Amino acid sequence: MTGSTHYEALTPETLADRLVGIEAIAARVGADAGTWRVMEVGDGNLNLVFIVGGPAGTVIVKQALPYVRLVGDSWPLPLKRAFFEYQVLTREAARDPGSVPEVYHFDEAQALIVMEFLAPHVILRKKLIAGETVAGLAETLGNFCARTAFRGSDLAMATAEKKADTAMFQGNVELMAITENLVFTDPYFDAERNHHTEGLDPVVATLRADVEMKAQVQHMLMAFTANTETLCHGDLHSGSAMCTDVETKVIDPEFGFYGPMGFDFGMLISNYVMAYFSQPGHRGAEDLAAYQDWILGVIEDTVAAFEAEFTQLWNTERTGILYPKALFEDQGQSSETALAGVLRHIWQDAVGIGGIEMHRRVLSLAHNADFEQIEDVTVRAPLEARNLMMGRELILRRGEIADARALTDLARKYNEEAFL
Ligand code: SR1
Ligand code: MG
Repeated sequence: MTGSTHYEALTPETLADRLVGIEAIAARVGADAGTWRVMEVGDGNLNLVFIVGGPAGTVIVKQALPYVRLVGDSWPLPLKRAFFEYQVLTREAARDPGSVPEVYHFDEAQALIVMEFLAPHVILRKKLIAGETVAGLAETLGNFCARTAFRGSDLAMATAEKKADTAMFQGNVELMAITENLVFTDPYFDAERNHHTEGLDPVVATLRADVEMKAQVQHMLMAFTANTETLCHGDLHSGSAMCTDVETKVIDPEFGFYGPMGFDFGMLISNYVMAYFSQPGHRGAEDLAAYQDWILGVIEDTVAAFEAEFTQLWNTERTGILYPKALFEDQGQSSETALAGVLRHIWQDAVGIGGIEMHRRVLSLAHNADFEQIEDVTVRAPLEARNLMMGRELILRRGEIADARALTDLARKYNEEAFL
Protein backbone atom coordinates (compact mmCIF):
# COMPACT_ATOMS: atom_id res chain seq x y z
CA MET A 1 0.00 0.00 0.00
CA THR A 2 2.95 2.37 0.39
CA GLY A 3 2.31 5.24 -1.97
CA SER A 4 -1.19 4.02 -2.89
CA THR A 5 -3.61 6.90 -3.27
CA HIS A 6 -6.68 4.70 -2.89
CA TYR A 7 -7.77 4.82 0.76
CA GLU A 8 -8.77 1.56 2.34
CA ALA A 9 -9.41 0.93 6.01
CA LEU A 10 -6.97 -1.53 7.57
CA THR A 11 -8.03 -4.67 9.40
CA PRO A 12 -5.94 -6.88 11.71
CA GLU A 13 -5.94 -9.43 8.89
CA THR A 14 -4.76 -7.10 6.11
CA LEU A 15 -2.43 -4.78 8.01
CA ALA A 16 0.81 -6.79 7.86
CA ASP A 17 0.62 -7.43 4.12
CA ARG A 18 -0.33 -3.86 3.37
CA LEU A 19 2.25 -2.14 5.59
CA VAL A 20 5.26 -4.45 5.34
CA GLY A 21 6.84 -2.18 2.74
CA ILE A 22 6.98 0.78 5.10
CA GLU A 23 10.57 0.97 6.24
CA ALA A 24 9.71 2.93 9.39
CA ILE A 25 7.61 -0.01 10.59
CA ALA A 26 9.80 -2.85 9.32
CA ALA A 27 12.84 -1.34 11.04
CA ARG A 28 11.02 -1.18 14.38
CA VAL A 29 8.88 -4.33 14.25
CA GLY A 30 10.77 -6.71 11.98
CA ALA A 31 11.14 -7.14 8.21
CA ASP A 32 9.14 -10.39 8.03
CA ALA A 33 5.43 -9.53 8.11
CA GLY A 34 4.68 -13.17 8.96
CA THR A 35 6.07 -12.53 12.45
CA TRP A 36 3.88 -9.49 13.17
CA ARG A 37 1.13 -9.63 15.76
CA VAL A 38 -1.65 -7.13 15.10
CA MET A 39 -4.38 -6.09 17.50
CA GLU A 40 -7.03 -3.41 16.99
CA VAL A 41 -7.43 -1.60 20.30
CA GLY A 42 -9.17 1.67 19.40
CA ASP A 43 -11.74 2.54 22.03
CA GLY A 44 -12.10 6.22 21.12
CA ASN A 45 -14.96 7.80 19.25
CA LEU A 46 -13.38 8.23 15.83
CA ASN A 47 -10.48 6.06 14.65
CA LEU A 48 -8.86 2.68 14.24
CA VAL A 49 -5.82 2.05 16.47
CA PHE A 50 -3.62 -1.00 15.98
CA ILE A 51 -0.80 -2.32 18.14
CA VAL A 52 1.70 -3.95 15.78
CA GLY A 53 4.34 -6.07 17.48
CA GLY A 54 7.14 -8.31 16.20
CA PRO A 55 10.61 -9.61 17.03
CA ALA A 56 12.21 -6.15 16.86
CA GLY A 57 9.62 -4.15 18.78
CA THR A 58 6.17 -2.59 18.71
CA VAL A 59 4.55 0.44 17.07
CA ILE A 60 1.13 2.03 17.00
CA VAL A 61 -0.71 2.46 13.70
CA LYS A 62 -3.57 4.92 13.93
CA GLN A 63 -5.88 5.27 10.93
CA ALA A 64 -8.77 7.67 10.48
CA LEU A 65 -12.06 6.21 9.29
CA PRO A 66 -14.19 8.16 6.81
CA TYR A 67 -16.95 8.38 9.41
CA VAL A 68 -17.47 8.80 13.17
CA ARG A 69 -16.77 5.37 14.64
CA LEU A 70 -19.02 6.00 17.63
CA VAL A 71 -22.03 6.64 15.40
CA GLY A 72 -21.29 4.74 12.18
CA ASP A 73 -21.25 5.64 8.49
CA SER A 74 -24.38 7.76 8.82
CA TRP A 75 -21.99 10.47 10.09
CA PRO A 76 -19.22 10.96 7.51
CA LEU A 77 -16.02 12.65 8.66
CA PRO A 78 -13.11 13.62 6.39
CA LEU A 79 -9.89 11.64 6.42
CA LYS A 80 -7.89 14.86 6.38
CA ARG A 81 -8.14 14.99 10.17
CA ALA A 82 -5.17 12.59 10.20
CA PHE A 83 -3.17 15.30 8.40
CA PHE A 84 -4.09 17.84 11.07
CA GLU A 85 -3.28 15.39 13.85
CA TYR A 86 0.13 14.78 12.31
CA GLN A 87 0.73 18.53 12.00
CA VAL A 88 -0.22 19.18 15.63
CA LEU A 89 1.93 16.29 16.89
CA THR A 90 4.90 17.79 15.04
CA ARG A 91 4.36 21.21 16.57
CA GLU A 92 3.72 19.86 20.08
CA ALA A 93 6.94 17.81 19.88
CA ALA A 94 8.86 20.97 18.95
CA ARG A 95 7.20 23.21 21.53
CA ASP A 96 7.33 20.74 24.42
CA PRO A 97 9.92 18.07 23.58
CA GLY A 98 9.08 14.61 24.89
CA SER A 99 5.44 15.46 25.56
CA VAL A 100 3.92 13.40 22.73
CA PRO A 101 4.64 10.01 21.14
CA GLU A 102 7.33 10.09 18.46
CA VAL A 103 5.93 9.95 14.92
CA TYR A 104 7.71 7.47 12.65
CA HIS A 105 5.68 7.74 9.45
CA PHE A 106 2.68 9.57 8.01
CA ASP A 107 0.66 8.50 4.95
CA GLU A 108 -1.83 11.17 3.98
CA ALA A 109 -3.78 9.12 1.42
CA GLN A 110 -4.28 6.26 3.86
CA ALA A 111 -4.91 8.75 6.70
CA LEU A 112 -2.53 6.86 8.93
CA ILE A 113 0.14 7.75 11.42
CA VAL A 114 2.73 5.27 12.66
CA MET A 115 3.98 6.27 16.06
CA GLU A 116 5.68 5.24 19.26
CA PHE A 117 4.01 2.52 21.31
CA LEU A 118 3.69 3.88 24.81
CA ALA A 119 4.14 1.10 27.35
CA PRO A 120 3.30 0.46 30.12
CA HIS A 121 1.23 3.66 29.86
CA VAL A 122 -2.53 3.59 30.30
CA ILE A 123 -5.15 6.23 29.61
CA LEU A 124 -5.20 8.76 32.47
CA ARG A 125 -8.99 8.56 32.76
CA LYS A 126 -8.71 4.85 33.57
CA LYS A 127 -6.19 5.59 36.29
CA LEU A 128 -8.46 8.26 37.77
CA ILE A 129 -11.36 5.82 37.83
CA ALA A 130 -9.14 3.17 39.43
CA GLY A 131 -7.94 5.59 42.11
CA GLU A 132 -4.30 5.58 41.01
CA THR A 133 -1.91 8.51 41.35
CA VAL A 134 0.64 9.74 38.81
CA ALA A 135 3.78 11.49 40.05
CA GLY A 136 4.56 14.68 38.15
CA LEU A 137 1.17 14.76 36.39
CA ALA A 138 0.38 18.36 37.25
CA GLU A 139 3.80 19.66 36.31
CA THR A 140 3.92 17.77 32.99
CA LEU A 141 0.48 18.86 31.80
CA GLY A 142 0.69 22.36 33.28
CA ASN A 143 3.99 22.84 31.43
CA PHE A 144 2.53 21.30 28.27
CA CYS A 145 -0.40 23.73 28.30
CA ALA A 146 1.86 26.72 28.97
CA ARG A 147 4.52 25.80 26.39
CA THR A 148 2.09 25.00 23.59
CA ALA A 149 -0.08 28.04 24.37
CA PHE A 150 2.85 30.44 24.53
CA ARG A 151 5.06 29.08 21.76
CA GLY A 152 2.14 28.73 19.33
CA SER A 153 1.00 32.31 19.76
CA ASP A 154 1.90 35.80 18.58
CA LEU A 155 3.81 36.15 21.84
CA ALA A 156 6.54 33.95 20.39
CA MET A 157 6.00 33.05 16.75
CA ALA A 158 6.94 35.14 13.74
CA THR A 159 3.54 36.55 12.92
CA ALA A 160 3.63 35.67 9.18
CA GLU A 161 4.29 32.05 10.10
CA LYS A 162 1.56 32.11 12.73
CA LYS A 163 -0.97 33.60 10.30
CA ALA A 164 -0.14 31.02 7.61
CA ASP A 165 -0.51 28.22 10.15
CA THR A 166 -3.79 29.67 11.38
CA ALA A 167 -5.08 29.71 7.80
CA MET A 168 -4.04 26.10 7.28
CA PHE A 169 -5.75 24.90 10.44
CA GLN A 170 -8.99 26.61 9.45
CA GLY A 171 -9.21 23.61 7.09
CA ASN A 172 -9.92 21.37 10.09
CA VAL A 173 -13.45 22.67 9.77
CA GLU A 174 -15.39 19.46 10.35
CA LEU A 175 -13.59 18.71 13.61
CA MET A 176 -14.13 22.27 14.80
CA ALA A 177 -17.79 21.84 13.85
CA ILE A 178 -18.00 18.83 16.17
CA THR A 179 -16.76 20.97 19.05
CA GLU A 180 -18.99 23.91 18.08
CA ASN A 181 -22.03 21.65 18.10
CA LEU A 182 -21.41 18.86 20.60
CA VAL A 183 -19.62 21.00 23.17
CA PHE A 184 -21.00 24.52 22.89
CA THR A 185 -24.52 24.06 21.59
CA ASP A 186 -26.15 20.64 21.90
CA PRO A 187 -26.19 20.48 25.73
CA TYR A 188 -28.51 23.47 25.81
CA PHE A 189 -31.35 22.20 23.62
CA ASP A 190 -33.00 18.92 22.77
CA ALA A 191 -30.42 17.91 20.13
CA GLU A 192 -31.01 14.61 18.38
CA ARG A 193 -27.83 12.91 19.60
CA ASN A 194 -28.13 14.02 23.23
CA HIS A 195 -28.77 11.62 26.05
CA HIS A 196 -28.61 11.92 29.80
CA THR A 197 -29.03 9.84 32.91
CA GLU A 198 -32.53 9.12 34.12
CA GLY A 199 -33.47 11.46 36.94
CA LEU A 200 -31.49 14.47 35.73
CA ASP A 201 -34.41 16.18 33.98
CA PRO A 202 -34.97 18.90 36.64
CA VAL A 203 -31.33 20.03 36.45
CA VAL A 204 -31.34 19.91 32.65
CA ALA A 205 -34.47 22.08 32.68
CA THR A 206 -32.75 24.56 35.02
CA LEU A 207 -29.80 24.89 32.64
CA ARG A 208 -31.92 25.26 29.52
CA ALA A 209 -34.07 27.91 31.22
CA ASP A 210 -31.00 29.97 32.09
CA VAL A 211 -30.88 32.55 29.32
CA GLU A 212 -27.96 34.43 30.86
CA MET A 213 -25.87 31.26 31.06
CA LYS A 214 -26.70 30.27 27.47
CA ALA A 215 -25.67 33.74 26.31
CA GLN A 216 -22.37 33.38 28.18
CA VAL A 217 -21.78 30.01 26.50
CA GLN A 218 -22.32 31.64 23.13
CA HIS A 219 -19.86 34.40 24.07
CA MET A 220 -17.38 31.60 24.71
CA LEU A 221 -18.24 30.02 21.36
CA MET A 222 -17.50 33.36 19.71
CA ALA A 223 -14.08 33.27 21.37
CA PHE A 224 -13.63 29.67 20.13
CA THR A 225 -14.32 30.65 16.53
CA ALA A 226 -12.73 34.11 16.48
CA ASN A 227 -9.82 34.23 18.93
CA THR A 228 -7.03 32.49 17.07
CA GLU A 229 -4.62 33.05 19.93
CA THR A 230 -2.65 29.83 19.69
CA LEU A 231 -2.62 26.31 18.29
CA CYS A 232 -4.70 24.26 20.71
CA HIS A 233 -4.66 20.49 21.09
CA GLY A 234 -8.43 20.82 20.88
CA ASP A 235 -9.45 17.75 22.92
CA LEU A 236 -7.22 17.73 26.00
CA HIS A 237 -9.27 15.64 28.39
CA SER A 238 -8.10 12.79 30.60
CA GLY A 239 -8.64 10.36 27.70
CA SER A 240 -5.97 12.25 25.75
CA ALA A 241 -3.16 11.58 28.21
CA MET A 242 -1.37 8.29 28.78
CA CYS A 243 0.54 7.72 31.98
CA THR A 244 2.66 5.34 33.96
CA ASP A 245 2.91 5.99 37.68
CA VAL A 246 5.63 8.54 36.97
CA GLU A 247 5.34 9.69 33.35
CA THR A 248 2.66 11.43 31.27
CA LYS A 249 2.35 11.80 27.50
CA VAL A 250 -0.27 13.66 25.47
CA ILE A 251 -1.97 11.90 22.56
CA ASP A 252 -4.73 12.44 20.02
CA PRO A 253 -4.64 16.07 18.84
CA GLU A 254 -6.81 15.63 15.74
CA PHE A 255 -9.14 18.41 16.94
CA GLY A 256 -6.24 20.88 16.67
CA PHE A 257 -7.31 24.43 15.88
CA TYR A 258 -6.22 28.00 16.51
CA GLY A 259 -8.24 29.25 19.46
CA PRO A 260 -8.14 30.70 22.97
CA MET A 261 -5.02 30.06 25.06
CA GLY A 262 -7.27 28.89 27.89
CA PHE A 263 -9.06 26.23 25.86
CA ASP A 264 -6.86 23.17 26.49
CA PHE A 265 -6.09 24.25 30.02
CA GLY A 266 -9.79 24.66 30.88
CA MET A 267 -10.84 21.39 29.29
CA LEU A 268 -8.13 19.54 31.21
CA ILE A 269 -9.02 21.07 34.57
CA SER A 270 -12.72 20.39 34.13
CA ASN A 271 -12.02 16.73 33.40
CA TYR A 272 -10.23 16.55 36.76
CA VAL A 273 -13.27 18.16 38.37
CA MET A 274 -15.48 15.49 36.78
CA ALA A 275 -13.12 12.77 37.99
CA TYR A 276 -13.44 14.32 41.46
CA PHE A 277 -17.25 14.39 41.48
CA SER A 278 -17.49 10.83 40.15
CA GLN A 279 -15.30 9.26 42.87
CA PRO A 280 -18.13 8.21 45.25
CA GLY A 281 -19.28 5.93 42.43
CA HIS A 282 -15.91 4.19 42.30
CA ARG A 283 -14.64 3.72 45.86
CA GLY A 284 -15.65 3.35 49.45
CA ALA A 285 -15.29 5.71 52.37
CA GLU A 286 -11.91 4.30 53.40
CA ASP A 287 -9.98 6.03 50.61
CA LEU A 288 -12.54 8.39 49.04
CA ALA A 289 -11.59 11.63 50.77
CA ALA A 290 -7.84 11.13 50.35
CA TYR A 291 -8.17 10.41 46.64
CA GLN A 292 -10.54 13.31 46.04
CA ASP A 293 -8.04 15.57 47.83
CA TRP A 294 -5.30 14.27 45.55
CA ILE A 295 -7.32 15.20 42.45
CA LEU A 296 -7.98 18.72 43.72
CA GLY A 297 -4.30 19.03 44.53
CA VAL A 298 -3.52 18.09 40.93
CA ILE A 299 -5.76 20.93 39.75
CA GLU A 300 -4.04 23.47 42.00
CA ASP A 301 -0.57 22.23 41.04
CA THR A 302 -1.44 22.21 37.32
CA VAL A 303 -2.50 25.84 37.48
CA ALA A 304 0.63 26.73 39.45
CA ALA A 305 2.84 24.93 36.92
CA PHE A 306 1.06 26.62 34.02
CA GLU A 307 1.48 30.09 35.51
CA ALA A 308 5.11 29.55 36.47
CA GLU A 309 6.05 28.20 33.05
CA PHE A 310 4.06 30.83 31.16
CA THR A 311 5.79 33.52 33.24
CA GLN A 312 9.20 32.02 32.54
CA LEU A 313 8.46 31.98 28.79
CA TRP A 314 7.11 35.53 28.97
CA ASN A 315 10.41 36.68 30.47
CA THR A 316 12.71 34.69 28.17
CA GLU A 317 10.96 33.98 24.83
CA ARG A 318 8.71 37.00 24.21
CA THR A 319 9.90 37.68 20.67
CA GLY A 320 6.58 38.00 18.83
CA ILE A 321 4.50 41.05 17.98
CA LEU A 322 2.52 40.97 21.23
CA TYR A 323 3.61 42.95 24.30
CA PRO A 324 7.06 43.63 22.79
CA LYS A 325 9.94 44.38 25.12
CA ALA A 326 10.30 47.69 23.28
CA LEU A 327 7.21 48.88 25.15
CA PHE A 328 8.27 47.70 28.61
CA GLU A 329 11.70 46.33 29.58
CA ASP A 330 13.60 48.31 26.93
CA GLN A 331 12.18 51.48 28.51
CA GLY A 332 13.23 50.32 31.96
CA GLN A 333 9.65 49.36 32.84
CA SER A 334 8.16 46.14 34.13
CA SER A 335 5.72 44.13 32.00
CA GLU A 336 4.33 42.39 35.10
CA THR A 337 0.99 44.17 34.90
CA ALA A 338 0.62 43.19 31.26
CA LEU A 339 1.48 39.58 32.09
CA ALA A 340 -1.01 39.53 34.95
CA GLY A 341 -3.70 40.73 32.53
CA VAL A 342 -2.86 38.01 30.00
CA LEU A 343 -2.88 35.30 32.69
CA ARG A 344 -6.22 36.61 34.01
CA HIS A 345 -7.70 36.47 30.50
CA ILE A 346 -6.45 32.88 30.00
CA TRP A 347 -7.79 31.82 33.39
CA GLN A 348 -11.24 33.31 32.76
CA ASP A 349 -11.50 31.53 29.41
CA ALA A 350 -10.29 28.30 31.01
CA VAL A 351 -12.91 28.51 33.77
CA GLY A 352 -15.71 29.20 31.28
CA ILE A 353 -14.67 26.46 28.87
CA GLY A 354 -14.32 24.09 31.80
CA GLY A 355 -17.91 24.73 32.82
CA ILE A 356 -19.15 24.04 29.30
CA GLU A 357 -17.11 20.82 29.06
CA MET A 358 -18.71 19.70 32.34
CA HIS A 359 -22.11 20.11 30.72
CA ARG A 360 -21.42 18.44 27.43
CA ARG A 361 -19.88 15.30 28.98
CA VAL A 362 -23.14 14.64 30.79
CA LEU A 363 -25.75 15.94 28.33
CA SER A 364 -24.43 15.73 24.78
CA LEU A 365 -23.33 12.77 22.62
CA ALA A 366 -19.91 11.84 23.96
CA HIS A 367 -20.05 11.16 27.69
CA ASN A 368 -17.10 10.28 29.86
CA ALA A 369 -16.38 6.98 31.51
CA ASP A 370 -15.92 8.63 34.93
CA PHE A 371 -19.69 8.91 35.21
CA GLU A 372 -20.79 6.32 32.64
CA GLN A 373 -19.10 3.47 34.46
CA ILE A 374 -21.28 4.08 37.50
CA GLU A 375 -23.94 1.55 36.64
CA ASP A 376 -26.46 2.43 39.34
CA VAL A 377 -28.20 5.51 37.95
CA THR A 378 -29.49 6.44 41.39
CA VAL A 379 -25.84 6.88 42.41
CA ARG A 380 -24.72 8.43 39.12
CA ALA A 381 -27.45 11.06 38.67
CA PRO A 382 -26.84 13.03 41.91
CA LEU A 383 -23.09 13.13 41.17
CA GLU A 384 -23.73 14.36 37.64
CA ALA A 385 -26.16 16.95 39.03
CA ARG A 386 -23.40 18.42 41.22
CA ASN A 387 -21.17 18.55 38.18
CA LEU A 388 -23.81 20.26 36.03
CA MET A 389 -24.61 22.86 38.65
CA MET A 390 -20.97 23.69 39.30
CA GLY A 391 -20.45 23.95 35.53
CA ARG A 392 -23.21 26.55 35.46
CA GLU A 393 -21.49 28.59 38.16
CA LEU A 394 -18.15 28.41 36.34
CA ILE A 395 -19.76 29.79 33.18
CA LEU A 396 -21.68 32.54 34.95
CA ARG A 397 -18.96 33.60 37.41
CA ARG A 398 -15.82 32.95 35.40
CA GLY A 399 -14.73 36.54 35.94
CA GLU A 400 -15.03 36.25 39.73
CA ILE A 401 -13.43 32.87 40.44
CA ALA A 402 -10.04 34.35 41.16
CA ASP A 403 -7.72 31.36 41.20
CA ALA A 404 -7.29 27.62 41.41
CA ARG A 405 -7.99 27.56 45.13
CA ALA A 406 -11.30 29.35 44.61
CA LEU A 407 -12.19 26.73 41.99
CA THR A 408 -11.27 23.74 44.17
CA ASP A 409 -13.13 25.30 47.13
CA LEU A 410 -16.17 25.52 44.88
CA ALA A 411 -15.79 21.85 43.92
CA ARG A 412 -15.66 20.90 47.63
CA LYS A 413 -18.82 22.92 48.24
CA TYR A 414 -20.74 21.33 45.34
CA ASN A 415 -19.52 17.90 46.43
CA GLU A 416 -21.68 18.29 49.56
CA GLU A 417 -24.85 19.41 47.75
CA ALA A 418 -27.98 17.49 46.76
CA PHE A 419 -29.76 18.86 43.70
CA LEU A 420 -32.19 16.01 43.00
C1 SR1 B 1 -18.15 12.60 17.52
S1 SR1 B 1 -16.72 12.88 18.37
C2 SR1 B 1 -17.20 13.12 20.00
C3 SR1 B 1 -16.12 13.53 20.89
O1 SR1 B 1 -15.07 12.58 20.86
C4 SR1 B 1 -13.82 13.21 20.78
O2 SR1 B 1 -12.91 12.62 21.62
C5 SR1 B 1 -14.08 14.64 21.12
O3 SR1 B 1 -14.05 14.86 22.51
C6 SR1 B 1 -15.44 14.84 20.56
O4 SR1 B 1 -16.11 15.96 21.09
MG1 MG C 1 -9.74 11.73 21.04
